[in-house]
Amino acid sequence: MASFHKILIANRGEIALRIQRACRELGIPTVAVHSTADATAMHVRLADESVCIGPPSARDSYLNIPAILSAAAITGADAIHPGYGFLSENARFAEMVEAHGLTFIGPAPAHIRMMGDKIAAKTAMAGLGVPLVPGSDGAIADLGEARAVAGRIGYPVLIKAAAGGGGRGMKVAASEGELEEAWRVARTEAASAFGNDQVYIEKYLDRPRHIELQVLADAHGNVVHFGERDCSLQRRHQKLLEEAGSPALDAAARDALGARVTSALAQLGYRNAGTLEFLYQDGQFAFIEMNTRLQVEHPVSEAIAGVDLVQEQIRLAAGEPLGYTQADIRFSGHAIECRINAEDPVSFAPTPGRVNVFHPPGGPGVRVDSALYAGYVVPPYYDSLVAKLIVHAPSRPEAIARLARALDEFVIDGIKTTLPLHQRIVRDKEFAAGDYTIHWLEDFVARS
Ligand code: MV4
Repeated sequence: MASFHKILIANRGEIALRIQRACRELGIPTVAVHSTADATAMHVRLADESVCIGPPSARDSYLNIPAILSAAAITGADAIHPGYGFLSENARFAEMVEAHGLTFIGPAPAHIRMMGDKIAAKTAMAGLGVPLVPGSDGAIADLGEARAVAGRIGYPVLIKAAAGGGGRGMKVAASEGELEEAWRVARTEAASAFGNDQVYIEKYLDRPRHIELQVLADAHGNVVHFGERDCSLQRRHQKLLEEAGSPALDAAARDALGARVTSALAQLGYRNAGTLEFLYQDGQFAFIEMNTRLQVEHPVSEAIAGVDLVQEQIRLAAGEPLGYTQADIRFSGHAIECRINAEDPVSFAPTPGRVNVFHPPGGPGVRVDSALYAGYVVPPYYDSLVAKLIVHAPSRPEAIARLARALDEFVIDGIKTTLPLHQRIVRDKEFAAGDYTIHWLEDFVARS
């Protein structure tokens, strides 16, 4: 069977550990890379080999392509896993990895590039039968066209940057009187933030859920999905809690969406892991973006489908066929993930510093993905995610009870974290009812 001799993991923190674990179970040695600020980090301590690639600033280390390629060359790695964030959706990086004779564990550079352009992504998906939000057919050329499109689909509308995504570069216009200002601001911000002033228009949905579908594709035309994740509980575009499946969907809705999406990706010739993001409102799905990487919240899909998505990514990148079909994938129970951030639970200001006590929960159906240890100093330079608590149980009520129990066991002492906020969410009646939209968490935080 085709496989790799050594994999370089171009990331840090919990996701670097997650990938190391997958590699170890596959019998593949790993190379860790790290900044000078991460010399004592867990992903370095547990790696087979490690290479320092630069100073603390991510720009000079985890985003430093020549340093990472050099680390791969001197250690003899034959593949690179980018994790999430950093270089994971950089098409140029994927191309350079391949140009150096290494395998990028992810999709083809052309597909990364296509999905990075939100207009190209929507155009491709629409042509393959995936439903979209009503909106402009591609980029808007001028204010006159913006007026015409908005008039046709009706206000309120949302102006989005083609190079945006994840909530960056969006402007709402509630009425025609607000359109000109929104148009100018959106274009100017897009040009300065992304170096691309292309924008498009969508009907603004006022109370959607954010539901995404996890897929895997091999290099032989086979595509399967691992069900949906409901990621509606977010604040300022930072997800805080994710569930699989969505409390809003039944098996028939999941199967119907999955069938459309897998057929579209097969026609596209997509490879490796991907996630399609949808807004879901009034029983309708509308595709908005596709992420061409492993996502933070992948463990909830692993739990309900009984799969190791990272091992699958590695196998698929080595050219192996999936080896199973959609009918072989069975969903069992319900899973919930809480993102534990080194942040003040009220102000959400980052709280780097020394962790004195780290006592993760255990017991049935509990998984903790974290690179923390007692005595570790959380550096101020990177993302504030320090642990993910994932629970799995036969039903959603049982998963919530398990989550409440596990959160009560969890001790992180020395730094403030979002644990207290999660403890309040899991005891909330509205959360228990599962009847929430993307606005629910901001309201909850404001009233609690
Ligand atoms: C929208 C929307 C309402 N209507 N598009 C924000 C992140 C980016 N991925 C897309 N986003 C949105 N697009 C239309 N036509 C509302 C959001 C949105 C959102 C989406 C998903 C999760 C959280 C969100 C928070 C605010 C706004």
